[in-house]
Amino acid sequence: MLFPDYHFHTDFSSDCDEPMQAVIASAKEKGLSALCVTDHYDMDFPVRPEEPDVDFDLDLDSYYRTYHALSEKLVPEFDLRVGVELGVMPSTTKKLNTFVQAHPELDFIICSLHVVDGMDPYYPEYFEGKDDLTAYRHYFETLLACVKEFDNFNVCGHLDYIVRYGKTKADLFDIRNYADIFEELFQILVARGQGIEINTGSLYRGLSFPHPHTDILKMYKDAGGEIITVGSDAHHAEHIGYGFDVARELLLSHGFRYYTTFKERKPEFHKIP
Ligand code: HSO
Ligand code: ZN
Ligand code: ZN
Ligand code: ZN
Repeated sequence: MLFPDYHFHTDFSSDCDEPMQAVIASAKEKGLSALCVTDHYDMDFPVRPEEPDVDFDLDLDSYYRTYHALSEKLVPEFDLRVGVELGVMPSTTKKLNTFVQAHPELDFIICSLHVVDGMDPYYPEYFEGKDDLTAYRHYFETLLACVKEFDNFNVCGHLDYIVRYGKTKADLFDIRNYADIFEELFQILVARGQGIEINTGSLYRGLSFPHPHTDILKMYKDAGGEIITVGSDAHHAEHIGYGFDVARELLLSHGFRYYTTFKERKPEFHKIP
């Protein structure tokens, strides 16, 4: 199943080395004909001395130039759009609202939480001195607090990013420990016309399900959630479109009949084939 891939990275992200062209070539090889590039931009990311180049800054001018040059060559056979994966923190919500308003040329905005208490859970320090239940709950609470302040986005990215890196991953995951948070979060998203993504990046990172955990996906559907994009979160060209057949099965089994793409921040709904 070839959904348009609405979450992937290129060498404009500081944790990715793939030129945009190489990713498009890989997508074409796989038979995809629509993509939205979503490179990282994490304002004020806490740069670590061990990795001074990993700052998740984004050179927007150059990003647009590369995107435009490529997309013009690809039409009409291939529909390439431009978005961004914005990393949010409680301290940057205001700046992010302003940033998004100032950049109407972006078709699609993902809001992702990558940093909690100044630490990216990608690094094991975040989990030091706490059990996974405490660490996960604190992550979800922080996401909810951010979403209350930052409202200028289309979907929340990889809702349970934290589970990717936990010591026990999803082995002990029990939705009852977090249901109050997701209930409030989904009420907000549905009321605002925002959505979530199904992110298959977890499948090549050792989890058995795409983000979010299927119990979270069910809660979103039960809350009346209808806006859902599909993305691989690829940081390597070969992962474009990865696991989309799994995503399709999950969406259908949870009662979703449509997936979403975005143009100029407006949702477009497509029947899941
Ligand atoms: N934010 C990345 C994980 C990462 N953090 C890599 C630092 N380096 C997930 O796309
Ligand atoms: Zn990344
Ligand atoms: Zn992310
Ligand atoms: Zn990403």
